[in-house]
This record gives sequence, structure tokens and C-alpha cells, in this order.
Amino acid sequence: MKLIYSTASPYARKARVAAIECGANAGLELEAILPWEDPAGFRDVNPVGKVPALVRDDGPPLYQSNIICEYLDAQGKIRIYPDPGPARWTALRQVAAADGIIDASVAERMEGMFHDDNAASKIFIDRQEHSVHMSLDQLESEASGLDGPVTIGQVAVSCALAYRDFRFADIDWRTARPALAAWFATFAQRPSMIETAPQA
Ligand SMILES: N[C@@H](CCC(=O)N[C@@H](CS)C(=O)NCC(=O)O)C(=O)O
Repeated sequence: MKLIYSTASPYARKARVAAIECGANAGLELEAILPWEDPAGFRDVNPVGKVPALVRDDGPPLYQSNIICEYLDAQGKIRIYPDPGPARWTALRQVAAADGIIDASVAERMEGMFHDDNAASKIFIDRQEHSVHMSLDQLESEASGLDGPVTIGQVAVSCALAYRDFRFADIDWRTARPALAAWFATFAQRPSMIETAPQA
């Protein structure tokens, strides 16, 4: 089984952290690529051309981070997707907020990078920041739900917060969100987070 990732991708980091947390990382090969360079053959693995992608031993490749995380959970020794019930919906709601933060942050960064004439739209960027900050506020108000055994919700939230620190370090999210900041300070020390620290 091989996980194709990029060192800076928060989506791929979710899969890498999930693999470690659920114990599906033993024997998991890792291949770092730069998806924007469209490496030869990668679109045969993921026609959409994005990381992460997972080459399986028991079927065709999987792509899209949440699907890969769920597959890894099924392969692992420790379940990080709770069974259907309140704990599962809490975790998946956390994933939705975290993905919202990542989607908006990545879109904002792309907006700044892919205009030939540097004409990034302020309206678009402001809208992404608004989504990020509203989602962070929701996570702050529900921070007690992040306590307890590791779930995919915690994995996704920690990758989203770490991506903000990585790419948007000049925008303070902590001061107004002390409970979320305290939770993240502890989760960020987990070996799974340290081992997957992003590289530009
Ligand atoms: N919804 C996808 C998003 C993956 C994604 O956008 N990955 C970025 C890296 S952060 C990528 O590979 N971008 C290359 C491209 O858009 O062509 C997921 O959750 O896996």
C-alpha cells in the first residue's frame, strides 16, 4: 500500500496523521510528489491530479482525503471513526469545519498564486477569511468536544490549524480562541503531528 502525498498538503497530512493514529502506517509506503508538476503516471492513480492518493493492494487506488482516511481506519488496529451515534456525528462535524478551513485557506492561497498579473480578488480573499474565522469560532465554542480518545475529527482539526500556522502565520487565530489554542498546543505534540510537519 502506498500513500502519494506532498509535504505541504494539509489534505495529505490528514491521511498521514490518520494512518499513524490508527496504526495503519506499518508497511505503508510513502511517495512525495509535487501534484502541480503533474508527474508522469499520477493521473492514472488519481484522474483529478490531487494529493493524497492511495495505491491499494486489494483494489484500485483511492483518492480524496476523507475516503483515504476511512479506508486506513478500516485497515488499522485502533478505530478513529466512531460507530454511528453522537460521537460519530461530532467527529464528522469537526471534519466538516476543518475541511472548510483548509478549503478556504488553500483557495485563498491559490488566488494569490495563479494570477499572471497579480490581480488577486480582495472580495474573494475576504470571503475565504470570513469562512475560516467563522469555522474557527464554531470550533472554539465546541472545543470541549475535541477532548477524549483520538478521532478523525481531532486529526482534521489539528491539520487545519497547523496549516493556518504554516501558510498564514501572520493572522492570529489563538487570542480570541483560547480553548481551541490550548487543545491544539497539546495535540500538536503528538508523534503523528511531529512526524508529518509540513515542508514548503
Ligand atoms: N478534496 C481533496 C482536495 C485535495 C487537494 O486539493 N490537494 C491539493 C494539494 S493541497 C492538490 O493536490 N492540488 C493540485 C491541483 O489542484 O491540481 C481532498 O480532500 O483530498
